[in-house]
Amino acid sequence: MSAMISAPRAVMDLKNGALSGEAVAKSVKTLGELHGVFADTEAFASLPGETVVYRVHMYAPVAEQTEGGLLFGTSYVQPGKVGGEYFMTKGHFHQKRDRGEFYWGLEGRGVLLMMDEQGRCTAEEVTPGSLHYIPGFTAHRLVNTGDVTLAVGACWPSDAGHDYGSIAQTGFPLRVVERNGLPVLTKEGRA
Ligand code: M6P
Ligand code: ZN
Repeated sequence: MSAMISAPRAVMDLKNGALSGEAVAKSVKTLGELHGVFADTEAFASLPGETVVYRVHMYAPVAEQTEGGLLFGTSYVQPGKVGGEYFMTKGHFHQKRDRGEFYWGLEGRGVLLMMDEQGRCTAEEVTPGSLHYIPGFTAHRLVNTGDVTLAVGACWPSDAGHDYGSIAQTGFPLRVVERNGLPVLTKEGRA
């Protein structure tokens, strides 16, 4: 018997990065799960905890922690603000600090904040087609500065892992806030 051509194990919508397939998991992050992330605690408290801030599609062809594999995902950050600060992801270092990652813009407009272990922070503009190499030892967070959903693709080593603890303690030194209708970087309200 000759070999068979099989259907792909996962499918991606080329426009918005939506993933489907058996090994695809979908998750939601609400405001209520983002305590301590935004600077304006009063504005944070006034918003409903069930407000969706971002969703993630993740295709895991191998289990997390597997050495030598890759994981693939799409993040969807909703438009919105807490006080003047735009909705964003929690952000993380990789547990295995030397692991890097690629992000690429699919839809909407935003900013990728990156921070090294010394707390030095850089910001890159994210637009459809923008490609972002996140080196090892670098925390990363996505901010939606537009008024539609920001969709961003990601690919990272399956043994990278997520370390949210260090971010929870020190935060990022830069925040992205709206001033006169435009996104600007600020050091104010540092956690
Ligand atoms: C991307 C990848 C994932 C990450 C997700 C959400 O899809 O980097 O590893 O989990 O964004 O970001 P965070 O984990 O910071 O909430
Ligand atoms: Zn990562």
